[in-house]
Formats: sequence, structure tokens, C-alpha cells
Amino acid sequence: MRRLRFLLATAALLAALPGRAGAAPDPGDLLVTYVARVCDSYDQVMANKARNNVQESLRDLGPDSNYARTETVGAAKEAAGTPLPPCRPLPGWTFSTGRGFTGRSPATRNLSTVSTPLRQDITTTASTPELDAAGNPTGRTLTGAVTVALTASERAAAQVGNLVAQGGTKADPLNGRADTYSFAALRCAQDAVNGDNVEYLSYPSGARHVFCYYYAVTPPSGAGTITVVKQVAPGSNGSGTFRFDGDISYADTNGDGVNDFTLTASSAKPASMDFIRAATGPNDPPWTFQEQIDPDSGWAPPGAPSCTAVDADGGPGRSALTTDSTGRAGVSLVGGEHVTCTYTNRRRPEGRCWRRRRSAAPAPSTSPSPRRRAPTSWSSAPSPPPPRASPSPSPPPPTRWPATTRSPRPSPPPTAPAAGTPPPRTATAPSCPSPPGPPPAPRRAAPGTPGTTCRPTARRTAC
Ligand SMILES: [Ca+2]
Ligand SMILES: [Ca+2]
Repeated sequence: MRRLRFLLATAALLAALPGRAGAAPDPGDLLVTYVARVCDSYDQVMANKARNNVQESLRDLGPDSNYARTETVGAAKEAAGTPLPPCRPLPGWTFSTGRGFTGRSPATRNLSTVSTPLRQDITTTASTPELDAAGNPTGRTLTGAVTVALTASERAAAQVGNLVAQGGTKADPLNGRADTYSFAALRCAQDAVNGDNVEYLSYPSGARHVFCYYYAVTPPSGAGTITVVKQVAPGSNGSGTFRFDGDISYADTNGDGVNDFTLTASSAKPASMDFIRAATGPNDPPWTFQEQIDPDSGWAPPGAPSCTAVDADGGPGRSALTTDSTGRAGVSLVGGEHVTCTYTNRRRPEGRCWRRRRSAAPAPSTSPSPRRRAPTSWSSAPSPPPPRASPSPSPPPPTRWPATTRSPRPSPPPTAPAAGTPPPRTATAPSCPSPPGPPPAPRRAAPGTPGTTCRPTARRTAC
């Protein structure tokens, strides 16, 4: 009976392999099973290994990755991390492959795409036999999936470590169905690190079959952009690194359990970071962020940021903006709008060390009619959420595990392939273009900067 199941599964697989129906697979074929899923909310989708702002979902994802640092994407881990139900198979979803990748842009629905497409016709079917790493049927079936063999051009790209998969096509990463689906996550083969819409396809040593899992969310929400700008007042000496806590960021750069991002600026060089985020619905809390100033940093607190909203035509926006004197900002984002909030810091006068005021209630200023937001996990809150598995130290090379913002992506395969399979990537092998967007977030600067009378402190957090 078991043998019969095996033979039936093999026959089904052969029929499913494009261009190989009815023919015995070449033992040298390299196979990929593409699987697509759709969920009802972002928090139903397991995150990739790194939780950072490379992630291209419009809201943060749910559980931390259940993969070990160098573990290859597999059906069992995906089923455990993002269960069906509540998520469902997504047949008819097209994937593409190419050489290298290009960062997200408005023209590609703010999703990364392959830079040189090799193939744009890989579409999931109702079901396909599940294969093991050697390419043999396991006897189980995967729904919303398709297995294909690498083409010659794909294989050539894989052999130089340059084969990349994406959800959708280069021209439309949402397959013309943006009115139904939003991107949530993509994980392929040995690359499940950054949560963007591109992943490298490579084969572990001895393997000839790998998986690529894609997750969409329905219904989609509109999207807008929030830009946080950091300015340093003229005449302020040196540069400063400023941390902002809030749910606008998907990263936790200092590992304190509260999401944050950092900006480093000087009077000669302001800094900014863009966040493409979901429009907030009537029942959604606003996006939030708040600058955090170490009392020993030598910088005075910025006070309320200056925020403006602009609509898609360049006119005044309708996004509701709230700010207060503690540097807190809330944005109820309207789809298609661009909100910019600017914080300006200056050095404290010499001889005066600012100390954090804990009791003073912030004096809110609003525009237009703010909605009262539910309490969220501001950094000053005493009870941070459960700690996340931090973007663990890296699979090789470690520099490809950004703790915060953008960096070369996707990640390289961690192990050496067998003969005839793609070679291992090294720390210098990837020549990924720098995607557009904010610069890599710097680590927090040591407090006690020049030009102040505050004592230096050794206090420093691990990033
Ligand atoms: Ca990625
Ligand atoms: Ca943090």
C-alpha cells in the first residue's frame, strides 16, 4: 500500500513538472516547490528570521520565525508557523525568478522584484505531491502549490549564487490582484532572513529539491508613507544618534522588547527614514513613534515634532496627526498620503544636564481632530511585550542580518552545495544593489558627546 502511494505520488509529480509530463525526471534536475497561502491578517503570518524594516508587509507580522539560524525552509515548519486554517491555500498565484533583485519602488507596488527576469510563469495549482530534499515524494500532498524543475538559465544563475525568486511578476508583484491581496511574507530554500518580496534560491549540500513559501493577506488595505526626519539645530556640535520607539518600526534595535529605529544626524547632514505602512481604518490605532533622549546624551529633548500630511496630488492631506511635548507622534494614515514629521534637536547649554521628567503630563497639540489612541507599548511603559527572538547573529555572512533597516538582501545560503549545485555564497559574493530608501540605521552612539558638560556614561545597549 505504501509503495502504491509512492508510485501514485511519483506519477502525479511527473505530470506536474512543466515540460516533463510523462517523462522520467532527470536525476540531475534541481526542483523547487512553490507554495502560496492567503491569510486574513498579518498577525497570522509567521515572520522571517530577521525582524527589521526591510520587511515589506504593510503591517508587522505575527509569530517569530520557528527556523534555526541556518535551517532550510520546509513544509512542516511552515505549517506549524502559519497554520491552515486559519490561512488557506492560494492556487493560481504566480511566482517569477531572475538574476539579482531590485529594491521596492512605487512602480512595483513598493515591493522588491527580480532585476533580470528569467521566468514569470510559475503558477500554483490546487495541489502537488510533497517532496523531500532528495526530490522523492513523501506521500503527502501540498495544496496551493506547484513543483518545477530549474530551467537551464535558472540553473546557470543558481550556479553563481544569483538566482532569486519573487512573488508575482516584475511588472506586477501582486499579479494584477492588488484589489484582493497584499504581500505578507516570502521564504525560499536557504533564505528566510529578510521579509521582502525577493529570496535567493539555492540548494543545501546534497539536496535537489527546495521550497518557496509565499503569504498574502486579504483584504488588502491602502498604503501611505510616513517619513521621520531628524534635524540638528545649526551650531550644535557633532552628530547624534537618536532612537525612536513605536510601532511604526518592525525592528527592535536595542533588544528591549519595544520596536524602534534610529537616525544619526548632524547640523550639516539631516537624516530621515521612510515607512510604507497600511492606511489606518476606523478601528485601527494610529501609527506611533516617539523620540527617546538619554539624559546623559548631551542633547536636549526635541519637544513636539512638526508634522504635515500631503495627499497624492500634492495638496493638504487628511491624515489625522497628533503630537505632544514629549516627542510623541500619532498618525492615522490615509491611503496614498505622505506624512512627514520633523524632529529638531539641539545641544543642551553647557553646565546644565537635562533630566527626564516623569510626572509632567504632555501637552498635546493636534491637527485635525485626533482620535484618542489606545495605550501602546511606548518605551516608557514599564511592561514591554514578550521578548522576541532577536535577529540572531547571522548565518554567514553576518553582515547580511541587519538589525534595523535595509541592507543587501536576500541572505545567502549558509552551506556549501554538492557538486553540480549552486556554490556557496560568501560574505563578498553577493553584489546586491542597494535598494532605495533609508540608509542603514546606525548603532546607538555612545553618550557623552563633545561639547557638553555631562559626564560620559558607559551605559550602552546591545543592538
Ligand atoms: Ca527576502
Ligand atoms: Ca527597542
